[in-house]
Amino acid sequence: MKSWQTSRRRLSFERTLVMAILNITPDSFSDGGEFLSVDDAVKQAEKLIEEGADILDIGGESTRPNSQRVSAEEEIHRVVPVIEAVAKRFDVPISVDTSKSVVAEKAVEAGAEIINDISALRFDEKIGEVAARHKTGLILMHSRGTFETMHSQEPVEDIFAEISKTFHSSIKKAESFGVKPEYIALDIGIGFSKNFEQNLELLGKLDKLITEFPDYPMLVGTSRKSFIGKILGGVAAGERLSGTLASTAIAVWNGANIVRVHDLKETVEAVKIVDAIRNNTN
Ligand code: 7PJ
Repeated sequence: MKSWQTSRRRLSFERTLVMAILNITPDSFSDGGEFLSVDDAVKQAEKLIEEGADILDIGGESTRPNSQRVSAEEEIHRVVPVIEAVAKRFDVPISVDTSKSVVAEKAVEAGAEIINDISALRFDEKIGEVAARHKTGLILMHSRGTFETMHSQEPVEDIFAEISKTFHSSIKKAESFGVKPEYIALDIGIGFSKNFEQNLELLGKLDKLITEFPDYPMLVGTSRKSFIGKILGGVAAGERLSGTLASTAIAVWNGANIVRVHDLKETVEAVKIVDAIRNNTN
C-alpha cells in the first residue's frame, strides 16, 4: 500500500484522497475587493472540510493562462494569515501552492505540511531545501517553460517520455537537497504545456506512468480545466462540473491516488463510487 509522509503525519491510500483548492486571490471571494478576509477564507475551509476534503491546497498566485505573477511579499501577505488561522482551527493537512521558496518557508512556519510546486523545482530550486529541512511533503508537478511561457509551449512529440524523463530528473534534484522519496508525490500537470490531445491521452493511459513510478503517490487535477470546456463546446469554467467528475473518475480508475478539485461534495461522492467498484474488481 502506497503512503505519503508529511511533516505532521503519514497519509495512506486505501482510498483516493481529495485535495480541495482554496485560492486566496483578490477575485476568489464574494466581495471580489482588495480586502482578502481571513474570516471568509476560514469559512470556505470549514465548508470544504465538512464536504470531505482530505487536504487543503492554499495558493495566492494564479497559474492559469494569462495570469500575472505576484511578488513573494504579496503572496505571503495573502496566504500566511489564512494558513495560520486554518491550521489553528482544523486538523487538516495543508499544502501551499507556490513555486517560491520564501513563500514556502513562511507557509510551512504558519502550519503548511506539504509544498505543491507546479514547476517541480525549476523556478526556484531552494524549495527542495525548504522541504528537506522541514520534512514536508513535496508535490513535483510536470510543466515546461517559464511562468510566462508555460501555457504557450510547442507540444513535445512524446508526452509520456517527456513526463517520465522530467519526473526522474525532478526526483533526483529533490533528493540532492535531502528530500527522502517517501515525502515526494508526482503530478502529470494536466493543462500545463500540453496540447488538447495530450491531456486526454495522459488521463486515458495514466496507468502507464503509474507503473513506471509505483512508489510515488500520483496526483491529478482536471478541475474546470479548459480541455473540458473545449469538449463541451466552449462552456465557461463554472459549467464544467460534470466534465470534472467524468475526467476525475477516469484518473482514479487509472490509478490516481489524490485528485485536486474545486467542487468537494460532488467529487467526494464520485470518487467513492470509483473506489468501491475498483475494490470489487480484481
Ligand atoms: C494544478 C496545480 C495541478 C497541482 C494548478 C488550476 C490551475 N497544482 N495548480 N496540480 N493546477 N499539483 O487549478 O486550474 O493540476 S493551478
